[in-house]
Amino acid sequence: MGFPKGFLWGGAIAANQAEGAYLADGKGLSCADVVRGGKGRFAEMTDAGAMRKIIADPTGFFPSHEAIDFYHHYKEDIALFAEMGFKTFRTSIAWSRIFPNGDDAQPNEKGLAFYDSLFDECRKHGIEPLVTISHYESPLALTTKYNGWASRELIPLFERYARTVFARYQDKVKYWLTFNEINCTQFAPFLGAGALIDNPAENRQPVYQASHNQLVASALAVKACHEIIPGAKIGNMIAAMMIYPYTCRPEDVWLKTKEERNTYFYSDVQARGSYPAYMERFFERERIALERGPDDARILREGTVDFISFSYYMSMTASSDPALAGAEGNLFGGAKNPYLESSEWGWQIDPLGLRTLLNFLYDRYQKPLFIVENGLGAKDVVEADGSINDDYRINYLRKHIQAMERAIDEDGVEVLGYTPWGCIDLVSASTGEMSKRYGFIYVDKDDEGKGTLARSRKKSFSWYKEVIESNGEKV
Ligand code: BGP
Repeated sequence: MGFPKGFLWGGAIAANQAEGAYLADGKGLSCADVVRGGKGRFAEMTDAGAMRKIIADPTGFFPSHEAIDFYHHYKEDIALFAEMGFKTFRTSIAWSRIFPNGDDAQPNEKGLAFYDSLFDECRKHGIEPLVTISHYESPLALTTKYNGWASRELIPLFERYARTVFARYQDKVKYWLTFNEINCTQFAPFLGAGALIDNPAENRQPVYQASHNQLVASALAVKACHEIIPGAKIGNMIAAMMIYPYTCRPEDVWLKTKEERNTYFYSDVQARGSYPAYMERFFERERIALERGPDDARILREGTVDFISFSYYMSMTASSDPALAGAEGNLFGGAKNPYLESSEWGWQIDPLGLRTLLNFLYDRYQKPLFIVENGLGAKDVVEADGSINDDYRINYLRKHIQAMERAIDEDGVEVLGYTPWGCIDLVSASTGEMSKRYGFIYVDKDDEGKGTLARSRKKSFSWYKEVIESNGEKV
């Protein structure tokens, strides 16, 4: 049986990691525009004191300012996606192109017009846009004025922004996502929520407040989307964690359950419309008194998502033994799994984990799933003849596609589509590097920002084309 007819094969990017043109046509600064490149990037962006200094005096190299200049190359890039046969293309709208300060009286017409052309270009090639409303790029002015999502002031501002884009693109966009990796706000509140919070690991109140505000805003966006665009589908988006207990020691199993809850309470709220009991108890126990509006409970109840979308790169383990070394990971640590290989960046590669995760999520929510990020960040070598033989990437994607097929075919999981991350090389969110490449399309640019920005096809380009052409049969 394999993949269903109409399965949405495609690829994914985000505005701040691809568009560049960071001040073009009236765009305001976004949080991503003040995050520097280089080794210390993640430590710096999660250090509120360091970020306050950079915002006051923005010196250094900021990879988002030019990125891969998708803003001026989108026609050429979308033509290449079409050549691979993409059915869908996931990108985000930069909020600060539409409302440069987040709270402006009027939207910026030039920003709106840019996405009109972008979505028209997709449609011209028969590609269905899948649009994230907020992908790590809230307007910086909202941070300086309100401390970002730590403040409830952002809820109506976001709702207005969401309503503006739904109304404008109602004939062009039928698939929407609210917040990218909404659960990452708890690890990286500036990246995820534009909130500068000192010592967020200890100071949990504002972290959960920012998350609560985003959950309410997400529910309002879902409701608005259904009202404005009948027939549209809108999903949430989480950084999904496949977490194993490191051993069968009951303490490890319990820790796994606790860590899972850190991730899945977000989607529990978004899929079911209220906080799970374990989370309300946690807030009580930790004396976290969320500021909740009188209508919040109703809003959450009325704004449940149509489908669950997620990123999946790797799995993790939970160990109650403090001596076990932490594995490097996508914003998360954890004990190293001895059964798995890792990427050059220490991300543990686990295709079967994807099948297990698809089953876990489908059992938990009984809603359609959408894999909106997956892929291997790796260094590519351009050979003397210009070819790029990225067999390691093909190998990674092939195994994940096979795992996804088994979940669909043998286990009966409903999966709407698959959009591997960084279908064209772009700036890495965690490291700011260009050399951590995910794409089927190579972009000539290095970690210092030098290069011609020329695009070229990697070996994986024709491989993925065949995968799509055969609806996953030739993998
Ligand atoms: C997710 C983000 C993306 C993307 C991806 C890969 O966390 O949603 O924005 O960047 O991970 O991560 P990285 O760029 O750090 O390799």
